[in-house]
Amino acid sequence: MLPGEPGKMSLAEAQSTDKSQLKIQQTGTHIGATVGGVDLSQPLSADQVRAIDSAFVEHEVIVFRDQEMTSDQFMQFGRQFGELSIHPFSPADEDAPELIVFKNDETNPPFSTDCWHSDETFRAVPPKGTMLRAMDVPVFGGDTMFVSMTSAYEGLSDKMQHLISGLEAFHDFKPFRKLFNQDKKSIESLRYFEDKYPPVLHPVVSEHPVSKKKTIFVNPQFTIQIKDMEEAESRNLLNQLFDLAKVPEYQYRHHWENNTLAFWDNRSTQHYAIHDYFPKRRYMERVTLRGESKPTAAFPPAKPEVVRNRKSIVPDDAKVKHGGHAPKRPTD
Ligand SMILES: O=C(O)CCC(=O)C(=O)O
Ligand SMILES: [Fe+2]
Repeated sequence: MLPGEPGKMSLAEAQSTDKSQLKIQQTGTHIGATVGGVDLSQPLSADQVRAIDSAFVEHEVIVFRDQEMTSDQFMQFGRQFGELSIHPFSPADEDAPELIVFKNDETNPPFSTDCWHSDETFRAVPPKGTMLRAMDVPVFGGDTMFVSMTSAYEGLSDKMQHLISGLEAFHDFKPFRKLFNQDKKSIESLRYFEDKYPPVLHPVVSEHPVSKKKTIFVNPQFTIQIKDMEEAESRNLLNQLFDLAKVPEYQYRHHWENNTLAFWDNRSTQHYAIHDYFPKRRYMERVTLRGESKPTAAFPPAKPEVVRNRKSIVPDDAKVKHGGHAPKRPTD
């Protein structure tokens, strides 16, 4: 029986039967809640897992304070919500590849996370969620910004929602390309990753698998092009959608203290790590929950001719032979 079903259980009754004892306090109008009344270093009851999972979907990022635990306990906590995945590029613990370790200080400036993004959308099935915990953080500086892309979608006019419905966009691991040098071994290694993670198409507006809410699923870190649009049109539209992450009304700014743990829904949010603390020390650990399904399109994909439908006197690219241009290998 579900709360809200007519004539069955009221929400108040459902809450009174909730045995999880969690204290959930919403911290933002559109995104964010703190969760207390639970010790994450210990195995959780089924009620606690359910309550945390539903708070995670509803509030999109949930924060637990004063959670002292070992790295192993952190991974155990994560595994209660799904399978942990291994990041192909991020620094990881030597014995536990699922555990990402960010050790930033004067010898190791932070890399690439000071950009709005959802994690690993270059994968065909991006992660469901991410858990990050503060090990040793500065008193000020090093906050993380989160934004609800569900609210961003809901804030669009009907016309704009209509314009982006049915569009699809390519995502690529582009920020990590700078990790590869120009020597033969690095080029071979880059080829390996290009084969393993070719650009993938995701819907621009996806439907959240649990909440069923529509959410904008493009981000400036990984999204490179809208399918079937001219480069300039795609660039302008993407920039407009990327800018929505900067709207304060849709955001939550998170301040870390040692032993704070944040758990965000990677399907409906973006985040930005503020790189304002260098050369101070900021040590963090992260685990990532493997995605369970490809992002679902909120609208059926539009036909290429519907997206293109150019009015120019020059025939569109699909109908011309490119004036004899053809890709050539540099050695030809
Ligand atoms: O360091 C942070 O605050 C966030 C880093 C990040 O982007 C991530 O862990 O996915
Ligand atoms: Fe991230």
